[in-house]
Amino acid sequence: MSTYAIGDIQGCFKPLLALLDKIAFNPDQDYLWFTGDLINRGPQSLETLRFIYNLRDRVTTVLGNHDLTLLAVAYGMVPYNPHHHTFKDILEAPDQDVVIHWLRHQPLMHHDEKLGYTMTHAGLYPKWDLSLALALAGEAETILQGPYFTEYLAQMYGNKPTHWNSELTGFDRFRFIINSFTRMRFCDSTGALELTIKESANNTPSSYFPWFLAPNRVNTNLKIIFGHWASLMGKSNTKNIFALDTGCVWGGALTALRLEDGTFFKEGCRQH
Ligand SMILES: [Mn+2]
Repeated sequence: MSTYAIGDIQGCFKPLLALLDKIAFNPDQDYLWFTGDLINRGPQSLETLRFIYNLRDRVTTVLGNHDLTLLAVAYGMVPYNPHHHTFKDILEAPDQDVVIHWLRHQPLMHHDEKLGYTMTHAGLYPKWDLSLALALAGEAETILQGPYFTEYLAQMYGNKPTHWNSELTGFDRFRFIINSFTRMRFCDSTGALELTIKESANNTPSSYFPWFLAPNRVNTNLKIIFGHWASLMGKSNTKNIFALDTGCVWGGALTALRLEDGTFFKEGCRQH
């Protein structure tokens, strides 16, 4: 029995199948974790989402920004934009209700005490420890699964508020939680999220830090798996920080980390 954490697929279904072949994934014995952004930008969003849905008893996935965008479009809160969206196949599928309903009920954060890993799409906000982060993820998940979720999806987009404050309420609180778990890359020493820069960590703009190098980060005790940041090329250069988005959809690779022994596996995506 092995557990593999796999980085952002973004509809690159063939590289996913090739990677599972490479690791000799056995659905009767093994488990798969996914860092989110299962769909969009790549060519086969529907096949990817269906495949993972069908394996759902063996799968743990966390929501990424592209997954949330699919929800916002599917529920009519954001118009479909062919310049940004490549998931029309999902919206036209006869089983779209089933797979989208399932996706909406996936978490923003997963913590496995026994395996000793914590997974989110973008990372863990430097001022949140494990228990606060789990509580805030739970708050946003409850909203996404609750009766007013479409109103919240409509209010999800935006880069403010920049700072966490426990007194935040309503849409601002929801947006900050969503941005931290699904869009964060850089923040400054005061904890302000900077959501517009996509550089690699080596080109960090002055006065900003990759979230995992933020001063006085309170969750350094955790082994954190995340995706989202393809320009890191899988390298955080930081102990216990596992960057698994290796840019499959950009012609890079799809990466798996076997959690039991820390072995990495890669499938090049250019040849598929
Ligand atoms: Mn992402």
